[in-house]
Amino acid sequence: MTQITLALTKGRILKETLPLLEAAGIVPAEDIFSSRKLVFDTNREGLRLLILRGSDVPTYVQFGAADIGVAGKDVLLEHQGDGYYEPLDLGIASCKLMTAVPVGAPTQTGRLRVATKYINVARQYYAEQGRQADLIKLYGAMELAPILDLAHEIVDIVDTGNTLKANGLVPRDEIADISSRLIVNKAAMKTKYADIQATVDALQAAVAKR
Ligand code: PRT
Ligand code: MG
Repeated sequence: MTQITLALTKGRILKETLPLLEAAGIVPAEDIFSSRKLVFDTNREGLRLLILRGSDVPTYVQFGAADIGVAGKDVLLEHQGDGYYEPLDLGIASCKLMTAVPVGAPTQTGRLRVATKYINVARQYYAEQGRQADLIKLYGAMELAPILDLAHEIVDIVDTGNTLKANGLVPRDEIADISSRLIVNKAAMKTKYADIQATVDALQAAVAKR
């Protein structure tokens, strides 16, 4: 029997992924949230789930340690790996990747300092805009950087805009529309075609029914 490993992104994406999996007939064998395990069997024999940090999901799938993955498009854009297809937009955990600046900030004419955890995305974006930008890598709380003059602006995820507002920032330019995507290892798509395609189809039907 074919073994399929499905890598899930923990956190807010996981909360929205589990109902979709259930609608597709895939249910973890035990409660993920009350366990510290990282690997879970499911009601489907031969199908197991990994619970990973989002930024690790494309890596597991790229190298075939997982056959299928669920990850935010922001993470995929930043990862820039190949070795996987992206057959399905799950339409969950939607938000936008945007630039944001302090309220009433003057237009920065000189060299721009930008704080972000999306260094690759930002490098490409500012290059396309023809803007010189010095990028400063942060791992969280990007909103703090302009307040403390670490950066002129940030590149971050915006949903309601409340977090920006609470920190005296306003969204400026949209870089990308974000939602969570299904990714599939390219080699596994060939060697395990029937099982993987059945899983993709079931999830596609679950997405369409929402
Ligand atoms: O732990 P790690 O550093 O990997 O990430 P995390 O703790 O931010 O993970 P988590 O569970 O928040 O999920 C992150 C993933 O969810 C992202 O990769 C996106 O694909 C997706 N997503 C959807 C979001 C949001 N919406 C979101 N609003 N990720 C983060 N946010 C944060 C944002 O960073 C900002 O701090 O929420 C704040 C903005 O929300 P609003 O509503 O105030 O605008
Ligand atoms: Mg978070």
